[in-house]
Amino acid sequence: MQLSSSQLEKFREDGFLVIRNFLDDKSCDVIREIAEVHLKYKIEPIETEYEYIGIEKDEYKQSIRRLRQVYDRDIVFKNWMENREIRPILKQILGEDIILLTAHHNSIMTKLAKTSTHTSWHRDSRYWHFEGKNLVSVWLALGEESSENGVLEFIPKSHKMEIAEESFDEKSFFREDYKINRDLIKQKLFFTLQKGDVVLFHSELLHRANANLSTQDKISFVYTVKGKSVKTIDGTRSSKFKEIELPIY
Ligand SMILES: O=C(O)CCC(=O)C(=O)O
Repeated sequence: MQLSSSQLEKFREDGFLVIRNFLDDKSCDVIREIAEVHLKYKIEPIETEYEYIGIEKDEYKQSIRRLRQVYDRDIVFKNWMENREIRPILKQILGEDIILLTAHHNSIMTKLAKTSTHTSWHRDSRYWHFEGKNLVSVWLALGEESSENGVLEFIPKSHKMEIAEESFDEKSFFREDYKINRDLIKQKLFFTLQKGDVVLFHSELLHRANANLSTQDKISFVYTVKGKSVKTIDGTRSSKFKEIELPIY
């Protein structure tokens, strides 16, 4: 599968692109069923809401925000991350050979019903260590994702903006108490997703998500690829996990 020139242009302009109905329902259901077992038994490595938000509440200590390191958990997860149909698209977007990362994302990302927290505006690159910015994340919806249950929201074009350091707080979240930031935030876009939809988004793109206020868990899959020319900085967290080249066949 390939992107049309207008889709490619849209990604380059906005820093994200929604591809509808990419993965069939059955494949999504199989991924979700396995994820639900890992969530039910809290199979490590996991990140809880408490670890993310730091608020001492029992419900946050019990609630899983994400299953980490999913590539090595189950062949079904690995197969999605190595899916061959998406590779030509990733190559178009990156403009070079594709390297799959397992250091970042590589997660089943959840917003569990009633016990999740919102995600503040940030760039993923804030805690990554690479020489170069040609990195893109692949988000797969395993069910409906809407504003009510915490769909991703983006500030279009922010991947290309030079943003002053003081616009970010001490945890590198984009401050919402700055007028200049608030003006940018007004431009935010989000799209309701259905099972099987894929969203590609640039590592420099500002994004956030609401808590899940619905009665159903939201479960998604996210992994990240980089262009082959992007160097991982030795001795950092980004260099501690394997990288896998994804050739085009
Ligand atoms: O669902 C969320 O909380 C947002 C996840 C996120 O920001 C990310 O994957 O980079």
